[in-house]
Formats: sequence, structure tokens, C-alpha cells
Amino acid sequence: MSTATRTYRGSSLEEILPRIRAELGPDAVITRRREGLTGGVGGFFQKQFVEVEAHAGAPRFEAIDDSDAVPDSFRSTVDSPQSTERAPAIEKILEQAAPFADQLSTALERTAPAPGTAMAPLVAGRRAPAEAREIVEDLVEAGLHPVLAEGVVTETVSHVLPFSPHSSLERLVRETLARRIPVQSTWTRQGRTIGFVGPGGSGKTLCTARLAATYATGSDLPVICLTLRPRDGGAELKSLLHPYGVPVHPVDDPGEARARIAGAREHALIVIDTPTVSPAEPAEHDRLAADLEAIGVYEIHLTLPATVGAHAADDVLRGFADLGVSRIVLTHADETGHVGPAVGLAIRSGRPFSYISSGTSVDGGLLPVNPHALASIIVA
Ligand SMILES: Nc1nc2c(ncn2[C@@H]2O[C@H](COP(=O)(O)OP(=O)(O)OP(=O)(O)O)[C@@H](O)[C@H]2O)c(=O)[nH]1
Ligand SMILES: [Mg+2]
Repeated sequence: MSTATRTYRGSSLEEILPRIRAELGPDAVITRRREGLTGGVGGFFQKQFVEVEAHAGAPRFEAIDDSDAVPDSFRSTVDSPQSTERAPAIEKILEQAAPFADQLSTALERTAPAPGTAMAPLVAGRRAPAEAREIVEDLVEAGLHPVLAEGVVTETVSHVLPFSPHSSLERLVRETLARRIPVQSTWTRQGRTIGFVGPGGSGKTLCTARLAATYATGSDLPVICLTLRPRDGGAELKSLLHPYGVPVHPVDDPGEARARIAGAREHALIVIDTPTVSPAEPAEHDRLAADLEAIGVYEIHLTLPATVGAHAADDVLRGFADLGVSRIVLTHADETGHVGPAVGLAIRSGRPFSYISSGTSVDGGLLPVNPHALASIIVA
């Protein structure tokens, strides 16, 4: 039998030892054992491997050397007291293969440092907690893009967990995600001029009514409500706002709109409902863009239904971006818990969320976005 040294690599000793015994026989000599991490994404979620060097034949135990160059991601665990603990499967193998077992025992003892002389690990640091993988899967399940999900959990494990080692990982991931969600619901000036744009049925008219009603009942600012070229002459918006005493002014062009709001911009809440423009009708789209610019609408909020998938969310923003969209209103939020695509869009695009809309009543259906509440929809 050859005494050439062979290297065996597997995910555990239990997996490797039977192979060694089968190939090198019961007299096989273990000359080296080490453990490390391999693969993974960005140095994270790597798989653990065990590597054993062995040769067949008479005992020829050689110096154990773990000091040679190893990859950065390698983490030697031979200094760890646990490294000599054996799983039941190993114990079973040991019982069944006496000479081999003796050599293995010797090898394991020789690879473990004497008490009090532990080697420094080659790379210090903890492993990612096992539940990290499950949380990534939960985030993806909630509709977050896998790269974003992995990034949020990686950031939490590497940079947040060290400061709160006793906190639940889920809670910390939720906080990390919340910190990444851009939010801006107010304007530094006292007066605001706001327009809602978005796909058909996404909630433009209801958001206009809700914002106008909220300010009319609770703010010290006067409210001016316009609706640009409404198909129904403004009937729907008028009926929604009638109980709040807010008049609705249908306008056909920017000149008419400017005349309505002249002198009020600095001290009023001016809110404008816009008509749906189809991407299939670029002339209408360009006309709306030109009108919003001519009126001087400083804040253009895109009404984005929470029910959109990732691709559709991208398409919606791309389709409306040139209208000057600066905020995103998350609408129809009561209809799904699957808000990942919309949240991912805000994070990726840097467009902040302003409001979140749910239900169909005017009262209380529109609230400034709280990023922590939004994150908790994704990480329960
Ligand atoms: N459940 C729920 N329904 C909503 C929400 N927002 C709007 N709706 C309903 O969705 C429908 C369309 O809402 P609108 O506000 O008219 O949408 P729009 O964007 O103005 O629609 P068009 O002007 O026709 O393009 C109405 O029946 C609303 O009551 C919401 O947040 N949740
Ligand atoms: Mg409408």
C-alpha cells in the first residue's frame, strides 16, 4: 500500500472518515486536519469545510502544521476547545475501526493545542448566525430583491450585531432595513404645492382628497384644491371633499391654475389632482409634464400601488420619472403585505416615500410613512 499523503475535503469529519478508511485502510494515519470556510457571497454565507490529510500504512505521524498560507476567509478552529469534541457519528466510526481510530485519536489530540497555549485564530470573528439565512429568505418572500435582502442581512450581521449581541437578529434586521428606506413627507417651506401623478386607478384622486381633507381639518394652513383636466369635470373629487368644506377647482391649463393659486404658494397647502396619462400616448404625457412645470408644482408624488411586482414598479417609476417625480406614495397598502417591490424601488432609486394610503375612506387613510412600520411589514 502506498504511503503517499492524500488530502480529503468534505463538509464534516463524519463524511470524510469513511472515505479515508475505505481508500487507505484501517491503518490510515491522519497527519493533518483543518477547517475553514469556502464559497459564499461577499465573504458571507460561506460553507464550512473540513480538510484532512492522511496516508496509508504503518504509523508515521508527522508534524502538524497549520501555519501555512490560507485564504483570508479561512478560519482555523483547531485552537477551539470544541474542535476536539466528537459527534456521535464519529464516535461510532472510532468504535468500529480500532487501529485507524487510534491514529485518528492521536491526530485529533495532536492538532489541539495544549491547555493555555491556544493559537490565535487566523481570522478573528464570529460566524453568521444560522438564522441569518432564514431571514434572507423571509425578506425575499416579502418581495425584496435577493441582492438587497442579502445586503441588509449582511450589514446587520457584520456591522450592527456586534453592538447589540443580545438583541434578536430579526429586530436588528428590521432596524437596518428601516434605516435604508428613504422617507420625506414634509417640505421645509410653510406653503406646499403638491401634485399626484400615477397610473390609472393608483389612487391619485383619493390621495388628493385625503391630503386636502387632512389639512383642512387639522392644519393652520389654508387649502386650495385643483384638478387638472378631469374627465368627470371634477365630480368625484368634489363629492369626496364636500363634507370637509373644501372647494375643488377644475382647471384646463397652467395659466388657469396659476391664476387660482397666485399669491398663495408661500402660506397655503395647494394640492393638484392630475389625469391619468397612458405611456401609449406620449403627447398627453409630455403635455402633463409641461403643465406641471408651467404651474410650478414643486412636489410631484407618484402614487404607486403596493400590489405591484418588482418589474412593474420599475416600469411605473421609469414611465413617470420625467414628470419630475420626487416622492412616492405607497397606495393600496391595505391590499397586500407584499410591499418588498415598492420598498426596493424606493431604496434603489433614492426616491423617498412620502405617504402611505390604505382603505377607501377619506378620513385617516393617508399617513406619513414611518420607515420602521414599513420595515415591520417585511420583517414581522
Ligand atoms: N383599498 C384601497 N383602495 C384604494 C386606495 N386608494 C384608492 N383606492 C380605490 O381605488 C380606486 C381608484 O382610486 P382613485 O383615487 O380614483 O385612483 P386614480 O389614480 O385617481 O384613478 P384615475 O383617475 O381613474 O386614473 C377607487 O375605487 C379608490 O377608492 C387604497 O389605498 N386602498
Ligand atoms: Mg382620478
